This record gives sequence, structure tokens and C-alpha cells, in this order.
Amino acid sequence: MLENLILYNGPTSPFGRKCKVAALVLKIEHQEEKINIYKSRFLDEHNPLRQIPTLMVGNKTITDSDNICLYFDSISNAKSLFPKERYWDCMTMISVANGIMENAVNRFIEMSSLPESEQRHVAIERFEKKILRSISWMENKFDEFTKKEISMDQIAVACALDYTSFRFSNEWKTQNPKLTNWLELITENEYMKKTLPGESFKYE
Ligand SMILES: N[C@@H](CCC(=O)N[C@@H](CS)C(=O)NCC(=O)O)C(=O)O
Repeated sequence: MLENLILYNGPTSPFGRKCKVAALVLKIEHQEEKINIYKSRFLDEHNPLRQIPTLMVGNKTITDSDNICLYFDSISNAKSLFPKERYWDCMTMISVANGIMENAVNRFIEMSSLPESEQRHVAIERFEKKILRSISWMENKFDEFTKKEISMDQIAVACALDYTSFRFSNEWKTQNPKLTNWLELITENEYMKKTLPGESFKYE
């Protein structure tokens, strides 16, 4: 018998979006709970880092978006999102997309939770440089990962780019025409439309 899956997610988390998109593409039945992570003490028992996304599989916990996506892939009857013939390139692209998300989340927290005089401008600059350098690296590898069939690296890149535009800026588009056109097409899919960010909770 299939176990009950609960995906603890947030309204704007790019990591959570990645998992939700993977679940939709792989047709994984699950219950999604959008929680305020800053007020969700109940989660500490399952995930001591208290982060979203966190997946409950019956009584078992799976933490980290990459593990959750791999788990969904392992139980799905659909074609794997991790192509065997370019597995490590795919995993590396996912890691770089995760890095964009991390830097964009940290930048947003720094800028939204502190008065301007207390913000660390050097840190913000570093976050921004890493994001922009990673996007241009992806533009250079465009033909290697944008295959016709949807794959996990494409999902991660789409979530990372959309989150960059949402929280930072969409100026990256002027320097990266291939990714810009591709993102426009991929965001037309239901799995992207259904997972657009909602209203965020205040960082506390
Ligand atoms: N490596 C983790 C990162 C998850 C993450 O950073 N989640 C953020 C939301 S976008 C979070 O839960 N932040 C709350 C906190 O860390 O206190 C993953 O891939 O799932």
C-alpha cells in the first residue's frame, strides 16, 4: 500500500517549488501543507534544521529538496527526471541552480530584515555576483541541458531563474537571451503556472 505523503512547503520557497513541480511532472499523489516556517515548531522533531521543503512519508522524514525530488523520481512510474546518459552534468546543473536560490534567499533576508544602515553591503554584492556568474555559466551550457524532454536540471534552473526575477531583478535577461526565451516557454507549462509564488511570511 502507498504511504501517505505530506509535503511541508512555503508560499515562496524556490526549493519547495522545485519539489512541487517534480511531483506534478512525475504525477506523485501527495498532500501539500503551506506553513509559516518561522512558527512551525512541530517540524523540529522531524527536521532539526526546521526547513521547507520537508517530506513526510508515513512516519519517515525526507529532508532537503534534492532528496525529496530523488525520492519522488524513485517511486514514480513516469520516465526518470534524471537522465542516465548525462547524470553528473544534470546533478551539477541542479547544484548550481540551488546555489542561485541560496544566494537569492540570503540576499533577500539581508535586505528585508535589516534596516539599510545595518545591511552588509559587501555580502549583498557577493550574493549578487554569484547569482549573475551562475546564470551566465548556465547560458554558456544552454545546449547541453535544454533537451526536448523535461528533466530535473531544467526544473531547477527554471525555479532558480524565476526566483531571481521575483526577489532580485530580471536584468539578468538582457545578457542571457537563450535562457530568457527558454524560461518564457517553460513557464507556460501548467506545472510552472500552478506553482507561482504566493504571499510570503515575515522573516523572524
Ligand atoms: N538545502 C535545502 C534548503 C532549504 C531552504 O533553505 N529552505 C528555506 C526556505 S527557502 C527555509 O526553510 N528557511 C528557514 C530557515 O532556514 O530557518 C533544500 O534544498 O531543501
